[in-house]
Amino acid sequence: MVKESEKLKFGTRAIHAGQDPWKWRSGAVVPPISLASTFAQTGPAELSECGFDYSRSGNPTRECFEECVAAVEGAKHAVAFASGLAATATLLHVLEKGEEVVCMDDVYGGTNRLMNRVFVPNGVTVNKVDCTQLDLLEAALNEKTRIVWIETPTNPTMKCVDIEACAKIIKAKLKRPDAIFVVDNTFMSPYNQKPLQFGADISMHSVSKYINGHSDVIMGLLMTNNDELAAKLKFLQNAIGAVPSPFDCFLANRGLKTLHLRMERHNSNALKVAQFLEKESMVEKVMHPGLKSYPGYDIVQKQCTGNSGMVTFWIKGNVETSKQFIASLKVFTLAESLGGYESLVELPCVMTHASVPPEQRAVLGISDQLIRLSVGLEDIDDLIDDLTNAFSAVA
Ligand code: P1T
Repeated sequence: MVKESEKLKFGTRAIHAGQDPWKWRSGAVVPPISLASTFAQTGPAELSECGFDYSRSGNPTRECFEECVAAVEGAKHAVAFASGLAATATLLHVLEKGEEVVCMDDVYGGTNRLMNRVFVPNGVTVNKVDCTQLDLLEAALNEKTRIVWIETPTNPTMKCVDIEACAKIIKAKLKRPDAIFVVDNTFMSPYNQKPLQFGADISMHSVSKYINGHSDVIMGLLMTNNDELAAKLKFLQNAIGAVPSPFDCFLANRGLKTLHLRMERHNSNALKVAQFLEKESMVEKVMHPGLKSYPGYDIVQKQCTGNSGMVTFWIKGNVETSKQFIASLKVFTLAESLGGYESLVELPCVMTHASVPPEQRAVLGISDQLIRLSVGLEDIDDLIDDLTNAFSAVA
């Protein structure tokens, strides 16, 4: 077992943190999938030294993954859920009557739907704010604000929010100690961005994306350095019960072992794709954190160590142009989701963000021409050729 894991670098943590082969007695270097739903007790309400009683409350394979992923994010605690949205929904259960959420205006369509159509009808107030405008964030905060929720970069328009600047405003204006500043870190992954270092209380992930990285798991995470908040999250994880299966924890733990290698390639492939798109005459605008032209470039230099595999661009033309372009691609697969080894393309207005009301989509620029790419790990020449051929087909 790697002790004092805080001294170790990212790749070593991803491979060794929480992975002590001797904790399984056999010395298995690959953690077993512990499928037992219940654990023998040494006496009534007396747990064995392992401390497990029932798999919703705690499971050895889940604990193994949670320890490892906390170490790579530089967090004290990680709490895993059955999906990214299960993590979000569970966290929103901390809200008490009359409390409010301030939410970044551009977020994943499912997060938007969860807040607007599940929590708002139940009496929660959600204020949508463009947190790239810090004065708007400050003006939106009030004594009822309990949660501030941002994504950076945002899905799908790739707006960049200054985490440290937001944290300072939130701490100064919200005097209540139980206010929670959450950053959905899915698009960057722990390899490229560590929000807790910049003052966030929680770093949230859809593990379904880069952390697992192989498009074969749906899972979510909440990570924090705050012991009291972690205890609350663990209570809610057990009380609400939206936990991931041991098999999914095994797969996510395995995917995590190569996160650092995969992110290097996602970062470099996506930057090359974005630079190619910038020069393409059929492209109106490109948003990617690695481009010098990116509006948040200076913030990225401060808070990120990489640019991610996500690229958003607006094609010249109309919805038919977008559809024809997408249909002409042969290496990029048309599908929702992101962060896997394979390159994906999607049209958010009718896919991932179809549930966002049309007026809100119009304000945010989620138009028929906005195309989102999740640039995978293929050979870059083949990706550029694929895009070149698709532009030729619609020209
Ligand atoms: O799909 P799930 O694991 O429940 O995660 C939800 C989620 C949360 N946050 C962000 C930033 C996300 O992108 C997602 C899921 N997003 C997609 C499926 C998508 O294609 O954008």
